[in-house]
Amino acid sequence: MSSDTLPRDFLWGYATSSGQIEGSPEVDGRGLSIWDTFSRQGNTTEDGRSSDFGTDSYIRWKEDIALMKSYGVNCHRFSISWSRVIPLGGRTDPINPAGIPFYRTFIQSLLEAGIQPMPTLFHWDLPQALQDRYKGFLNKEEIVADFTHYARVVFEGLGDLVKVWVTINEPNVYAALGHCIGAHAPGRSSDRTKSPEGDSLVEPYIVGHNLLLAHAAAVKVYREEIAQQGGSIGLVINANWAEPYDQTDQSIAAAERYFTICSLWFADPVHKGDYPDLLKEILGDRLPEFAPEEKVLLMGSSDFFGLNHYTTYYTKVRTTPAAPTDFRSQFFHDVEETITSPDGKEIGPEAGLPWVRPVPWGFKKVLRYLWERYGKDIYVTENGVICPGEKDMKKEEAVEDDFRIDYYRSYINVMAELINEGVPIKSYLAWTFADNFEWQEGYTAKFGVTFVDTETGDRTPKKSAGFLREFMGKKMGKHEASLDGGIPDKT
Ligand code: PNW
Repeated sequence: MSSDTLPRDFLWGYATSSGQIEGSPEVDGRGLSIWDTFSRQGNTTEDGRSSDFGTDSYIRWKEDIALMKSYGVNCHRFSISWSRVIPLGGRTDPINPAGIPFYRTFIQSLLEAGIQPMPTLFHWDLPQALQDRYKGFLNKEEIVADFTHYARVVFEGLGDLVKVWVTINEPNVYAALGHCIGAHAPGRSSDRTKSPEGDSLVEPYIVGHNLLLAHAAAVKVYREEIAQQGGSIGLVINANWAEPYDQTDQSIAAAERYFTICSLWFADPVHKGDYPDLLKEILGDRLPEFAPEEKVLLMGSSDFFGLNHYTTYYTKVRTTPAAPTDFRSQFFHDVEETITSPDGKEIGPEAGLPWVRPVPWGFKKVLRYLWERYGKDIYVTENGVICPGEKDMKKEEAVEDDFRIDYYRSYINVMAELINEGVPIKSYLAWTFADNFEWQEGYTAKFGVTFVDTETGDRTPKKSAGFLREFMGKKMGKHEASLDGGIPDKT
């Protein structure tokens, strides 16, 4: 295999999530999620808009599959809405008769289109009833039991059609943004301008702990009751790379602390059976402990490393202390991020959101690091960017997304180099299929390769969709002619 190619069985396509695309929050018996409630407050999203519309995909999913097929993908990552399957979420609550059948039909249609499904059980849209009943992921006994029940219902309903499962998406982001910074649902924080309750220094670690235990319990159910169907299952973790600002011992150690605080927090428990010692040192008694039997359950509970990766920062020891009310900075302990290196150069070009600058060499470093640390297959489950100024662009301008094309080309090229060095990377799922509800950014942050008119729901492929179809087709040794159809031109 030349360094230019990808294996023929490589999985590629797009990732989405129910809370960002489905809309129809109260249709066909669905219950409300914490994101419905949170985003309807009017002041929690950039444009004041809620997730009620998403990309209207609960209605338009057939069109989405047809479009994806025209994009040449062979895999699709999406998530299941817990409150569509069990509207109130709990283990004794009624099951919605319209829930599982919707996802079954959806998956069958994907398979008919030659697209392998990769469902995620939980991508942050917790049933509101569980937040109200017992504070959701803050309550270990209740949430683990309810999540396990929900997982079993989904595995039993869909397991025969699925080869790769994701349990939970980015527990690190759910815990930190939802329970420290308060920018994501359920919006808890010590910052009383944001939330009447919450403890930013403590709650993220309780929530994180319970997310890990819920993940491990669901995996146990899958392996003991369902896995004879031959599938694999794992956790998806967000891991941006932390590059030492300079080669001083302080900066090198700061980068290690940053990466540990953000990502190894979840990666070590599922791949090594416990939190890293460094995290225990940093957090002291703020970090809960696992019982011996929980460690056994966690160890090896992810068949692969599911990686969401977007960008890289330079990191160094903070020069000015964090303000007592700056909980984001406190989350990073004594480390701060910067985008400028000592020689004054910026780490990468400015993109459409401040946090997502393209740094392809950081992707290479994080992939190599995770392979060397854990020795597990890696599934790249999200990777993507926004073009500078894209939020204010009209359709005609937005579809000329060369900045996104450059990002994808450079990121995929470094990944292909590693695969050719023998690193077992099995998938590349770009974020995302279509411009959607981007959490606290509302509809202003557009990560899609498809432009969506949020008034009419009309979809228009951006240039990057055609680029990726051709680029991935060539890398996987297929010729353009063998790809069926063309991309429908709706402009
Ligand atoms: C991921 N950060 O979230 C999520 O899995 C997606 O749902 C989301 O739409 C996508 O990335 C783009 O944001 C992240 O601040 C949210 O570093 C925030 C960060 C990273 C990932």
